[in-house]
Amino acid sequence: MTMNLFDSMGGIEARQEQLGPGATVLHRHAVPEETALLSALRDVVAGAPFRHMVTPGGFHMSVAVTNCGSLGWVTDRTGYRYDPIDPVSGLPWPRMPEVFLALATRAAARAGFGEYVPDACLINRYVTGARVSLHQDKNEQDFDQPIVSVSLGIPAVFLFGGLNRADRAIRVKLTHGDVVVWGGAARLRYHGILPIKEDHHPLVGDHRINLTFRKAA
Ligand code: MD3
Ligand code: FE
Repeated sequence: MTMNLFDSMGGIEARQEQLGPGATVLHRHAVPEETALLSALRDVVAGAPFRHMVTPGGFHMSVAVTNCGSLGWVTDRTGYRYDPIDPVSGLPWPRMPEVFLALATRAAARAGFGEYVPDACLINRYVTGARVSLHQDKNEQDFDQPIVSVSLGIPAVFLFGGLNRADRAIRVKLTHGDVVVWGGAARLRYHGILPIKEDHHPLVGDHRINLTFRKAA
């Protein structure tokens, strides 16, 4: 079911679409905050630069990542986990900017998840060719808490699979400003990102940035 709303303030079309049970796309929902989000992102990255982490299998991720909030998602040869300390700086991750938190909480509420207070924001940066293979997000304590994702910059094709890796995946284009709330029955579905096609975004440049908000602890 697709519903068309109209934001009377900005005159921005904000279409809300259900990808399946528990998965709600708020198309272009983050556009009004784009400059505030990108400015806050610059501050986060000044304290915790993007880096290519190593997977437990010994491969460098094609996506560069950083975090903000009281916990950050990290991977190294020993495995995946949430850690309050940035292993590069030895310091706590930068605080979650208020504009990040407000957007995540508002989006979750629109999708039916009230009082959402994420403690972690994993930030992914994609260049041309970068991809994320099918995986589940299950390093968080409470799967009743949704994940909220915010896409910025050049577009991506998102793969939305099922509860088993072999289940057929649908392809969904995610573009600048799209916010998706993944909760309930969608929370443990396999998902990934196809290799990013070369493109340019006037504000973000030749990258795709994805903010993924989690309640990890
Ligand atoms: C569906 N990131 O960071 S965001 C990740 O665009 C990740 O950078 C992708 O997958 C990206 O783990 C996809 C969308 C997303 C995030 C978490 C999910 C979709 C999800 C958890 C469950 C189901
Ligand atoms: Fe994921």
